Amino acid sequence: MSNGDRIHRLVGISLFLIAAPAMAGWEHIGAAGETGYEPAAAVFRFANALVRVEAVNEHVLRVRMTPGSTFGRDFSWAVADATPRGKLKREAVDEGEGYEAFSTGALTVRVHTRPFRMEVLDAEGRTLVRDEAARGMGRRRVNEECIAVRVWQEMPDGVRIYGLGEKAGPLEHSERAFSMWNTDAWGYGPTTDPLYKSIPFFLVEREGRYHGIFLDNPWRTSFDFGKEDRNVMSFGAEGGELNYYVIAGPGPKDVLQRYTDLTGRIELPPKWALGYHQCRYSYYPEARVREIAKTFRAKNIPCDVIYFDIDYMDAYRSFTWHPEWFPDPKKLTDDLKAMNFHTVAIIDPGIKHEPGDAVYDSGTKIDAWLKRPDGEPYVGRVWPGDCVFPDFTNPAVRDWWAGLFPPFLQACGVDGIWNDMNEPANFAGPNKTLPLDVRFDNEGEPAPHRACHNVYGQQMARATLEGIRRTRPDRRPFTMTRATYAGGQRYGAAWTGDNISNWEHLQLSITMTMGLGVSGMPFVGPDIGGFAHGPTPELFARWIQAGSLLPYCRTHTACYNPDQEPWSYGAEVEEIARQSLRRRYELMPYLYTLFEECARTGVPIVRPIWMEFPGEHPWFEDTAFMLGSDILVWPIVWPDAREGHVSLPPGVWFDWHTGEIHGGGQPVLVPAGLDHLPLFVRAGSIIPMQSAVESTMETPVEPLILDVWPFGESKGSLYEDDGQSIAYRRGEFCRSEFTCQADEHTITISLPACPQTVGGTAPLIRFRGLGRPVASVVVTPEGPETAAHISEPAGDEPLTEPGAFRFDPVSRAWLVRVLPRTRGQTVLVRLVDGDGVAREAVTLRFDETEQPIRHHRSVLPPVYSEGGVEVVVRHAGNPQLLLPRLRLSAEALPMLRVRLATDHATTLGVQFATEQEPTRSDQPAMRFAITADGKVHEYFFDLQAASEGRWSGTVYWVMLSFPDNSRQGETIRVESVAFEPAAGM
Ligand code: MIG
Repeated sequence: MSNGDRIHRLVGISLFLIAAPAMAGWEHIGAAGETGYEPAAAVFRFANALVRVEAVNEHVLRVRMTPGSTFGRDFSWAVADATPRGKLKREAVDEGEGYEAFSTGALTVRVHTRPFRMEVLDAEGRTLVRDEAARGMGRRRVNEECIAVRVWQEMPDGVRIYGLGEKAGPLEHSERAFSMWNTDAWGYGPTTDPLYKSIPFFLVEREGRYHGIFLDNPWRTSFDFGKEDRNVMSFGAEGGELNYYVIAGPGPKDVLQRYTDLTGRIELPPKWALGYHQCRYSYYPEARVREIAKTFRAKNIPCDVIYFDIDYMDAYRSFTWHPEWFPDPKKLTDDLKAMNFHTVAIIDPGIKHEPGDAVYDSGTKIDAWLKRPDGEPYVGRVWPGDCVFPDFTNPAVRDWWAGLFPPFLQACGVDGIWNDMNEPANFAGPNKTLPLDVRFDNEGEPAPHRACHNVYGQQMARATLEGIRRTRPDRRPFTMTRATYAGGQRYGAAWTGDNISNWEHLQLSITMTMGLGVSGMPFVGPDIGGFAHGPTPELFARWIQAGSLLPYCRTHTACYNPDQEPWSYGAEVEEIARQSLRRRYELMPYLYTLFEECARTGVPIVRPIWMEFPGEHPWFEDTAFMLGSDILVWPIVWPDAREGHVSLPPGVWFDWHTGEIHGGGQPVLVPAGLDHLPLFVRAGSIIPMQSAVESTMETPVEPLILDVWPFGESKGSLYEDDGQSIAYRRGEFCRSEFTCQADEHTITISLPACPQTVGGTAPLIRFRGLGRPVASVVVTPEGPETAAHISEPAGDEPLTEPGAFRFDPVSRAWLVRVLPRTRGQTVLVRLVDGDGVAREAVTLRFDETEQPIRHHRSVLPPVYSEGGVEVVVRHAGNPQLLLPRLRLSAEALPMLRVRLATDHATTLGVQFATEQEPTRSDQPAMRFAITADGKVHEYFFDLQAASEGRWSGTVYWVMLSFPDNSRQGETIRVESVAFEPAAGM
């Protein structure tokens, strides 16, 4: 549509609008007067409102609408610096039509001023946001104190919405409505809303492209994504400004980076916080804490952190210890430290209303408490009884609160703090919180509770964090919170509150972790096993399997429940928990690298599949996730599973457990017995790992194992530092990129040096999913004068010398010891293939056992020859053969000829991926001619006919599968696979 057309359409719409029925209580902002332009902003004046559109930068646009004649203070709890640094370029003005257009560079704004309607388009001219013709922006008087503000926008069919932080129910939000009002939501369910946190940021996906909208308003906000009216979305607040940002994509990661540029990112946590956390309400007295710690070590179950819930306190008073149950907390935490445990203690904001209580007295001295309208402290009721509440929106109060921590933490030796009940929760108040007329300082501009409620938890976490920092300025702090607001990621981790021990909550816990992650709050996780009630052994096993790969990994349960430790459910579940947690610790280098990436870019650690494969809906799943960009986790979240279908995203994937390779875009049936967590790894990735430890404080026997899943060009990266101090901010860290090239005969991996941090250790490389045998290994430091270590396979002895290697049947991997990375040189490892099998006749061997070997073997890159392309398979393996890395024209070569040498004809299946359907494979009906010449059977597929015309464009890969009716123990030789022109051409 041309601009002119669009103007006419808008005009048409506006005529219609005048006749539209009035909205319930809503007043339209109407027609704008003259537009004022500033270098980075356009200002529109209305009879009863004011709108500013600002270029925060090239990719971020800010829209402010105040229902008055001047803007209030420009202040945000989420955005550190909203100074518009972009430039608005005016593109078109038609004063007669009341039409203007301007651009930030990446975003173009078209405004129809009479009445006011905005449209935001991306650089390619696609509409991201368009105000709905009938309503646009509006205001509505709520009471004397506040005027609600709202905008209605078009929501075309097929638009998908994600985010809004902590929301239960499906990850995708269209056709639903939500609100933000931090709530103590004990035992919530999939339809409970709001919950504990307010993150009014969401991602919008339109045709595989994403943009973000962030409504930066801490009042009660609400969102309707086509629930009231399928093609309209709207959002607004019950007070304050309509203050929202439009954040350009097009990828979801682009949006997250830009959103976190505005609102901040997690700080790199201490490594111990990435370990396993064991909690309950509550472990006491101290003998019980010691018993728990000892049991972990005795049973060799990894664990880094033990928690003190409220019963550690003296009569539930924050900053105290129960004198009998914990007579000497420092001795206890020291002893735990000697066993490589860190500790976290809970803190509640409700302070006992009692002169003589040290915290009450010192807070009263600085006038720290939230006030009633008459100026007296508001007294509510929480665990200690009658309580007053610190006003964390007052900087002086935050400073006082932070100052309570150094003496407390130094005396007790606790490492981290868990901020609870900070919605704020109140047993005495209406709706479990404080009355709405309570007054807050609001950073020097006093305001009612309504305006500050949603930031209370965030500001408490901020003050607590500051307190821990002051205590140990050189160590990385750890805090955790239940309630928060957008930007709260800067102040630490969070958990998803009081969930329930049932299967639905296991599912929700994964979905909610992802939802928070795509909302900029990535260091999160659930109470594993559930808080309310107790899980069955099976449920606990499944929960710890899944939870062990979530960013924040803690088991927790309520006071009236049975024991909920990894060993509480019998030997089988204990072993499952042990193995799950060991895997987490083995993956620690990968996980830590992801945390560092997240701290730097805002891209979450745990990601919905669509974040890695934008716009891919067939693989959309609420409980499967990507751990980083290379590991696909498919937790089993339902009872009695024995096997399950995994829908692989596009690309090529290895089964983590078996090394079996699969073409993506197809469902794969995997075993899913209780001890099995389906895991897949992207072919072509290098995963940094280590040998298992029981605590991150322990030095692993193998500090660096590189798991290489070779496939063409493979890549991986690793971030290392001391794991606990802030020296990394001064550059004391090391980031390595690994690459590996697999070709016909060799696999070459290069390891850059990392002198700063990994003193002297020689990494172990594990080549996994490799079909071919390895005859020799060459390990050489880069550079002319260094000697190569050339070796032959070792026996069972430990691999100590550079170049020593052998096949490990357990991991089904070739293990290679390389040179230490401290020599300042890149190390090259070359695996040389010793397979003497003739090129043309390569053997596929089926096992003698009941199950055919499921490994699939790699193949040579296609060899071009006259009349077609031949793919020659060289290796023994299994009933599936992937022919990857093809780049051939389907139109020119639509016929596939496979020659097999067997003593009987077998069936053969074909799947393939083409340009037309790059992410999906097809299973054509088998139409082939078989010619048998002695023992050679020839299979002939007309793929074009079989695929009903979808076989066109470039072909990426083809997979041959030999169904189970092939005879056990039989040898099938694939003599050749050739692509040929159509018959008769
Ligand atoms: O009113 O501290 O969500 O994790 O164990 C309950 C006791 C107070 C609520 C938290 C929960 C914690 C519990 N707390």
